[in-house]
Amino acid sequence: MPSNKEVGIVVLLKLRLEAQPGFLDLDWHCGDVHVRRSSEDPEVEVFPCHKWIRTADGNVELRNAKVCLKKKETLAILTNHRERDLQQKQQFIKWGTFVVDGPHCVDMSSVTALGPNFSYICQRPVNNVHYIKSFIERRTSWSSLQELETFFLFNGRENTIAKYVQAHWQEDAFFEYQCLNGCNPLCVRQIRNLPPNLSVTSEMVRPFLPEEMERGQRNILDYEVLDQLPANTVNDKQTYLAASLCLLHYNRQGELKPIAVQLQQAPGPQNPVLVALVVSPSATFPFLRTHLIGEVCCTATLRQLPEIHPLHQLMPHIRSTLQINIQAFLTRLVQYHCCLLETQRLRYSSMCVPDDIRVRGLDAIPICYYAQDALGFWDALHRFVAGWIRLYYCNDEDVQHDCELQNWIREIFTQGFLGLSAIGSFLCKMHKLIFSCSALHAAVNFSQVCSNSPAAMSRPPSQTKGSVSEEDIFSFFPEVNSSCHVLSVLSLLSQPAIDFVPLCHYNEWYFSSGATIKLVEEVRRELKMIAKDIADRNSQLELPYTYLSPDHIENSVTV
Ligand SMILES: *[C@@H]1O[C@H](CO)[C@@H](O)[C@H](O)[C@H]1NC(C)=O
Ligand SMILES: *[C@@H]1O[C@H](CO)[C@@H](O)[C@H](O)[C@H]1NC(C)=O
Ligand SMILES: *[C@@H]1O[C@H](CO)[C@@H](O)[C@H](O)[C@H]1NC(C)=O
Ligand SMILES: CC(=O)N[C@H]1CO[C@H](CO)[C@@H](O)[C@@H]1O
Repeated sequence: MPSNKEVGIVVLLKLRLEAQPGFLDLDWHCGDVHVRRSSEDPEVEVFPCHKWIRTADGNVELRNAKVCLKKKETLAILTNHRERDLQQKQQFIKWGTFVVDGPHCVDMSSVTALGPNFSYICQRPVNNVHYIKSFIERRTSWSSLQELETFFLFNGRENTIAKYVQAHWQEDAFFEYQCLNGCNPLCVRQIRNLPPNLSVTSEMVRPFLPEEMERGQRNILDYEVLDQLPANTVNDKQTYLAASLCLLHYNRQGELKPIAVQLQQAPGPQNPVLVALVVSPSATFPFLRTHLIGEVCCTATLRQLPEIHPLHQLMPHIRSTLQINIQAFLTRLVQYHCCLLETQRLRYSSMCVPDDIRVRGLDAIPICYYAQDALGFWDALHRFVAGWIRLYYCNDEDVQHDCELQNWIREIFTQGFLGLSAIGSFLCKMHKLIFSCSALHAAVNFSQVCSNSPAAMSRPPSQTKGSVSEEDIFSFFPEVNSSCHVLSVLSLLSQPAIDFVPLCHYNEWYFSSGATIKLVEEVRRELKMIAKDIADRNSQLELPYTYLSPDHIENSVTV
């Protein structure tokens, strides 16, 4: 839109959508606004927007893309704009409580409430809709394995991992793979002694594990987090969870073998131990503490860091996290009750991926690809985040005096960790800031992984040992339409990032200074190398482990 008047320096720009007679009053999506001194001038000044604008909004003010801390603002009107940006967001995005004493979550009951500015469109291959429709409307149990297989033919056949699971789910080796690399790599840890509440004695397991038992590494898969949880009702029926314990042995052949399974935590006659069996899929729970911390971090960021703040720009994908969490919550995949127990155990340090992996002894297990890949990924991200922070903060004083940052951290600790960790010590030091940001960044980042087991059972776990028929097994499964429902949500959660098209997608204009570009290029190079190493390793594997490979995620990681 050419103008003949000299406009001087442009710092804020007002946009207005006006309804015109004869035209529909539609909302418009505005990307970036480019301003040039003259049509010949190659220099553009960019005013990012990436929002939906309505006629009812009146003037919408946009500022330039110069990322900076509040105290570095040179003009009062920009400081002012910054404050108004936050006030608006704080009115819209509020903290809510789902469970007394649990970490707080965003107070939003539906994805529609998020509105178009905070939603993204997910483009994904559509499954065979007509075929699935007949299943979605069915409210009975699955009648046979064959039926499940037919369903799968129409629903998962392009997915190589799903195909592999279908062929191998009954094998010990696959169970082992899933414990270490599946949806819930956070539940396995190394142990020295047999846990007191698992009624297994060395005598019981000796026939299956000759003298080796004493030497090899023992691990436990512990779903204590599910114990005493009120399970949901689905289709008006109560569902059940099994807080099982599984003893695993890491033998000299480098295999992690299940030795004994106890379906509930408290030992007793009604809680038999199944020894050296072929384990069928347990009712695992796709709970990830990263989802919750991701949401806390995301909500705090939207409320306390204006878009122009360097740390907001470090986590631009934060908006899709919110949407994913609300969706997951609505479908009750993420049971917020879990947070109760988890927060009690959630230590700030356990968010540090390398420490967590070492404490649980996973780094010593070569087939734990989750551990290998997460460590590599963490290192690269940590260096990137550290470099990023050093660009904007020179010393501890800068950290202490950034009130936006202080409010942000305070909110994360009071709302997320419920003040369990001492806040004071996190607020003042640069290296602590780098650590916090790396951890939160990784938490947001690792928050999208998926599961292939039922989310809950439709009968209480068995209290006796004995043979089970196929029909018995199906009576534990969710009904046909709830399975389909869960499947569709899981497929949404596990979409590769490439399939997200965040409407307000991260904008390279914010990253246009020389130093930031250099950092971004550096971490990209590093991630590319990691991806190559992972690809080389995967080419040797029967079931490639790709979840944490950076080339799967490149598009949406900040880089
Ligand atoms: C989207 O953001 C713009 C700019 O802040 C605002 O004017 C508009 O009202 C928002 N749209 C909705 C639907 O909230
Ligand atoms: C059972 O033992 C495991 C392993 O020691 C422990 O983590 C878990 O908290 C125990 N569960 C209960 C209910 O005591
Ligand atoms: C399953 O179908 C029944 C009846 O058609 C419906 O009431 C219920 O909400 C459905 N459940 C899910 C999870 O879609
Ligand atoms: C949002 C974000 O979290 N970025 C990526 C980080 O890694 C995950 C998991 O592997 C990707 O799926 C994310 O898109």
